[in-house]
Amino acid sequence: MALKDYIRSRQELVDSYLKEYFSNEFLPARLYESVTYSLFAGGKRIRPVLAIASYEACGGKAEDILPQASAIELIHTYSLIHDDLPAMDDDAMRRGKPTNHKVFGEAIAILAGDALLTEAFVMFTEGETFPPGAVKKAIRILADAAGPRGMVGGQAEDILSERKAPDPKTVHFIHTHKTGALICASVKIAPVLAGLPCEVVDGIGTYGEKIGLAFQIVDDILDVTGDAGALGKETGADVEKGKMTYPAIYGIERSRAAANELAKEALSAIDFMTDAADPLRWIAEYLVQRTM
Ligand code: GRG
Repeated sequence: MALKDYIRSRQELVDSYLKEYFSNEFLPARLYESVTYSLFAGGKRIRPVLAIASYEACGGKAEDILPQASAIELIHTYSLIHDDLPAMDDDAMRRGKPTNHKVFGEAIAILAGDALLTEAFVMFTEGETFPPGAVKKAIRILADAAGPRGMVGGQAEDILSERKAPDPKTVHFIHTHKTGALICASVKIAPVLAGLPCEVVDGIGTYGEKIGLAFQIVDDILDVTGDAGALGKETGADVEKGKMTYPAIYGIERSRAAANELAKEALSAIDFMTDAADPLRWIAEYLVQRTM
């Protein structure tokens, strides 16, 4: 199956699962509108698709990991809603639409993010096909990646580093924590839930670290060279906000070379896996070539 068909079919599985899960309003109406506004705003579903691809590479069935994969999209969506708030990046557009707080106000946007983050862990416990203890281990991986040891820590450093002189160590920390950690967790939970040995978890974990960093480097590059229409948000925001980015330190060409090299390293890390890991291989290449 070609990459596009693979991604589309897995995105559809995630969308159906999320639509069904949110089909009854189990939260106050305005909060429900705010949560579903962002959750169904047209995100690429990269993280859940990665979790599914990783689980399939480990011999599992896509349907069995849908709650856990979709839970990661809830965490990702929360992070974008909070990131767009005036107190953080103060963005007006996301995925080609007004940001959550522009439509629902700051209080509801904050609560929508809180609701998505906490509900993610409720969703994560759905399903019953995993070996004993596997869900607990996977939750720990996900919570580490989303919390202060991962994305929250990276976001704090990102904000605290605005308008400071760019330095390679800090930008590496920001990128691996703010963006890389959740992407890495998306693939790493799969071998854990499949009950596979540490060597497989480590190999897939290394793949995840490499593509997670590459993803953010490409995001930095697109903020300079990308098309605002295709991206669904303004470009040039990083320079305007004095963000610490790869292009700010290394320039566009060296940043592109770094992303390509990381994709190669990601592929080597899963060399030992069979053809069932081909979608992971295609996605690594797609992530560095993407234009949106
Ligand atoms: C608020 C704790 C907290 C963290 C926010 C993710 C994040 C941390 C900030 C977002 C800033 C940003 C735009 C980072 C670039 C990488 C990134 C996460 C891009 C958006 O992810 P995509 O491209 O988005 O997967 P879609 O819209 O497709 O879901």
